[in-house]
Amino acid sequence: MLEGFNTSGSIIAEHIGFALEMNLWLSIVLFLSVVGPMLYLAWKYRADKVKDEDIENVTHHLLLEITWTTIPTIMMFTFFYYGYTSMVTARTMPPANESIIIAVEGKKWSWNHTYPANANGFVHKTAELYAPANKNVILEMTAPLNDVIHSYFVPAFRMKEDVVPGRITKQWFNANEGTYDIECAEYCGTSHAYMLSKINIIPQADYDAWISSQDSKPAAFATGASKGQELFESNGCNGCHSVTDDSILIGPSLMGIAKGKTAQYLKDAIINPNKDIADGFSAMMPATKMSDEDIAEVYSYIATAAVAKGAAIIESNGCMGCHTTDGTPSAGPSFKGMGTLDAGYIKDAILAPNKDIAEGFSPIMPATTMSDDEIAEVTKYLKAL
Ligand SMILES: [Cu+2]
Repeated sequence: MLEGFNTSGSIIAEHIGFALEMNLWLSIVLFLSVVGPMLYLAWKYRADKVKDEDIENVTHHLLLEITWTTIPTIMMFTFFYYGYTSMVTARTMPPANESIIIAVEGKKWSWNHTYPANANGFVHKTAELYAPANKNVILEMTAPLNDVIHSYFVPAFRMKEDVVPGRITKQWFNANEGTYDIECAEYCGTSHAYMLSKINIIPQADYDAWISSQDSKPAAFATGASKGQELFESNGCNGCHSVTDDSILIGPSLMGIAKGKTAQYLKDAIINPNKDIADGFSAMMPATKMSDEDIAEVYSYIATAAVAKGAAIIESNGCMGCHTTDGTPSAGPSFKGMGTLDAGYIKDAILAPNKDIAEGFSPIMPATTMSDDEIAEVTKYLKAL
C-alpha cells in the first residue's frame, strides 16, 4: 500500500514536504546549538580542572544575549511562516470555475465519487476516483445521516479531512499523473481498515473522453466486467458481500441468491436493506439508491458470478465443442444434469475421460489437464446448471 507516497504527487504535498524539511533542518541546528555548547562547557569546566576561586560571577553579556535571542526567534518564525503558508495552501479552495468539483460520499465501508453531469446530462459514479493531471479538483465530502464519521486520507497528497454525516467538508488537490491510495483515517467500525480506494490521475484528454461517454471507467481502466459487476463494485457491495463463494464477510454471501430470492427481494434489500435481516446479522447495511435497470444488472451478475469462472474454464478448454448445457446431446452428452454426479467422478472424467464411458458414446474425449482449483470451479458450474 501507500502507492505514490514517496513523490511530490500534488501541490499541497510539495508545500507540506518543504515545510517538513525546513522544520527538520532548523530543529537539528537549534538542537546542536544548545546541546553542543552545553556538553563542551561541562567538559571544559569539569570539577577536577577548575578551582572555585577561579570562577567569575558574570551578571550579563549584552552581545551574547542579543545573539541567542535574535537568531532562534528568526528560526522559530521561519517554522511558523512555512507551517502557516502550507496550511493556507491546503485549506484555501481554488476558484470553483477553475476546478472540477467531485462529490464524495463515505459510508460503511466504501467511498463513492460522483462527477459533474456531462453535456448529455449523464452523471458518472465511481468507487475509485479519476481526475485529470495538473488540474484543480475540489472534493465536497459527506456521509449519510445514519452513518458514522470517516476521514478521507490520501497519504501521497498529504491530504486528510473528516467526512461527517449531515455536513459538507472540502479539500482539494492538483496532482501529477499516477495512482495514489485513499484510506479512511477515522476508525469507523469492523471493516474500517478495508475502506480503501484509489485516485487515478490521468491525462486530460483521457479524462475528457471518459466524461463525455457513458462508460463506467476511463478506457485504460476498462476490465471487460459486466455492468452488474461494475455496479456491484462501484457501490462498494463487494466490501461486505461475497458472490463467488459462500464465505460470510461482514454481510452474508450472495452466492446463489437468484435461486431462492426474486429480483424484487434484491431490490428491497438494496433500497431498504434493514427490512428483512437474516439471523445473525445486525441492521448495519446502508441503503443505496439504484435504478430498476441497474438492480436488474446487479441481479444477473450475482446470479452468475459464482459460476462465471467455471463457465470460462469450460469455454477456454473447448468443452463446448462437444457438450451442451441445455440437455441436448452433441458429440458428447450434455452437461445439464451432471451436477448430480459426485466431484470425484467429474474429476476423473476430465483427467482420464475414457475410464467410464456412458452407453452410446465412444471413447473419443481427449484428456484435459486442469488444476484441482479449476476442476472445483467447473464442478460448481455443472451443479448450477
Ligand atoms: Cu471509514
